[in-house]
Amino acid sequence: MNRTPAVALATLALVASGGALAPAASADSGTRDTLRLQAHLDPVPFSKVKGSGTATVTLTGHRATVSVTAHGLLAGAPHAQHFHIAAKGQCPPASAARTVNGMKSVFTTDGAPFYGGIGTSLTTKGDTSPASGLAVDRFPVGPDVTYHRTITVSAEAAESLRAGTAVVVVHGTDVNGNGKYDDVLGPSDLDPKLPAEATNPALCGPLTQAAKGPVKGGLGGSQGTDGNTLAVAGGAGLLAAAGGVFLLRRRPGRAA
Ligand SMILES: [Cu+2]
Repeated sequence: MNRTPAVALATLALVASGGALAPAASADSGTRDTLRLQAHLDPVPFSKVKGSGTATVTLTGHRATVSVTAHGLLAGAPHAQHFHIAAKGQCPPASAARTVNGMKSVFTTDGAPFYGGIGTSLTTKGDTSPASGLAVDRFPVGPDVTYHRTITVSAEAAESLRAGTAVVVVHGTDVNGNGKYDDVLGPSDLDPKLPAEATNPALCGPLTQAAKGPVKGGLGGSQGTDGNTLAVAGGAGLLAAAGGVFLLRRRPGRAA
């Protein structure tokens, strides 16, 4: 009997679907499988951050349960945190830094060729899109971060997480060690109304696929937060500057 090319192709397809195709070749199963990612967060060069952190992500479809723990950040100050996506999946090296006022520093956009732009804002409540990237009244307050939340990520973010190019970045530095965000590095490259110290990257870690098996804290995700809600002086949604110094106060975060 002669096999027609069509039959041969069908046979090949059957064999392939039962075998070990690369995940990218099967779009549907590739997006429905649960993926577990983890990152170790290290200080960005010249950030003067002494701390470190970890992050875990459990992704099913577009649902992501995210945990971030970190320490050694500026106390009493908000720390924006994001998934940066769709670039090299790397943290910036020292060579990415610029020099401002005689000091080297990696600004957020200096790291973009390595970790990409903001894909997901890891806020404590509400919107998680890139539009909330600087919604600092909805980010954890230092010195420690204990963050746990289940969110829906964009198609672009999910794709980057699966491709291994997503990076967790926690922002907010105090390079002159005076206990507050000030203008020592000039204005932020993200928003000139903010000081660069408030938005420059502090901790960074590429998300890589975790080993198979149970993931601590990865299941049964709730909408929990670190319990901190930051109230910015003046009540504005973003950092309010007064004489170059950020006046931040806490108030109980149980409004709703
Ligand atoms: Cu970021």
